[in-house]
Amino acid sequence: MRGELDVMDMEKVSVILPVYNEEKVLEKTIKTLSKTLDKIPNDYEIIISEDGSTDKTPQIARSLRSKKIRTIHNGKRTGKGAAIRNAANCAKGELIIFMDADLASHPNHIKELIRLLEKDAAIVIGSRYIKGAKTMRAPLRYLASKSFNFLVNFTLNSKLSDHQCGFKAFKKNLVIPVINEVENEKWFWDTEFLVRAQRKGLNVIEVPIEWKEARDSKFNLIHDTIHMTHRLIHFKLKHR
Ligand SMILES: Nc1nc2c(ncn2[C@@H]2O[C@H](COP(=O)(O)OP(=O)(O)O)[C@@H](O)[C@H]2O)c(=O)[nH]1
Ligand SMILES: [Mg+2]
Repeated sequence: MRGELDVMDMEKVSVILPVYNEEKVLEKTIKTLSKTLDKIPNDYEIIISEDGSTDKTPQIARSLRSKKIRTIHNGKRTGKGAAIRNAANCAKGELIIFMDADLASHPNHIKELIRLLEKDAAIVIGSRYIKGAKTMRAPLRYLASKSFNFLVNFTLNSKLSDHQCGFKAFKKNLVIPVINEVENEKWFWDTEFLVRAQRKGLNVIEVPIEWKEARDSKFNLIHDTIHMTHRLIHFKLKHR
C-alpha cells in the first residue's frame, strides 16, 4: 500500500485522445476511460484534441468538459500528429499518454505504462507484435503494418516492432523537445517521433498489448499507406 505522502508525490497523468469524427464512440470512451483512471493513484486529466470534425463530435466534446476533462478544437483538420503535439504542449501532467478514441487498445494497460515511466523509461509504447500481445486485425491491415515496420527498421535503423500503434506514453520534460521537432502532422507522425527519439538516445520500451481493431477507421489503406511510404522516403533522404 502506498502512503498518503507517496500519493501526493506522484506525478500527474495527462491522457490525450486525438479525435476526428468520433460522435459514435466519444461519450462511451470518456466514461470507460474515466472509470479506469479513477482507479489509479495519480491525479489525472483527459484532453480531447479534436480538429476538422464534420459530425457532432465538437458539441459532444464540449458537453463532456469538466474539472478533469479539457478540450481542444480546431475547425480545420490538421491530422492526428498535430492534434497530439498541440495537446502535449498544453498538458498539465508530467506523464503523458495518448490513445485512440475507439479504445482499440485496452485502457487497463495504462497502469503498466505509468509503472514503466515511473521507473526509467522515457517513452513506453504498446506493441501488437511482440510476445504476449493479443491482436485482432483485418488481414490486409496486418500485412501493410508488418511490412511498414520492417521498412522503417531497415531504412531508418529503428529497433521497434510496432511504430504506429495508437497507444504511447512518455515523460513530458524529456520528450516535448523531440515532439516539437517532428515535421509530419498526420499518420507518419508516430514513426517520425520514435525514430527521432531513438536517435536522441531516449529509452523506448515496448509492452505487449491487447488490441481489438474497430471496424470504423479513418485510415485509408491505399491512400494513407502510399502517403506513409512517401513520408518515410522523404525523411530518409532529408535526415539519413
Ligand atoms: N484530431 C485528429 N484526430 C484524428 C485525425 N485522424 C484520425 N484521428 C484520430 O486518431 C485515432 C486513430 O484513428 P483510427 O481511425 O482509429 O485509426 P486506426 O485504428 O489505425 O484504423 C482516432 O482516435 C481518430 O479519431 C485527425 O485528422 N485529427
Ligand atoms: Mg482505430
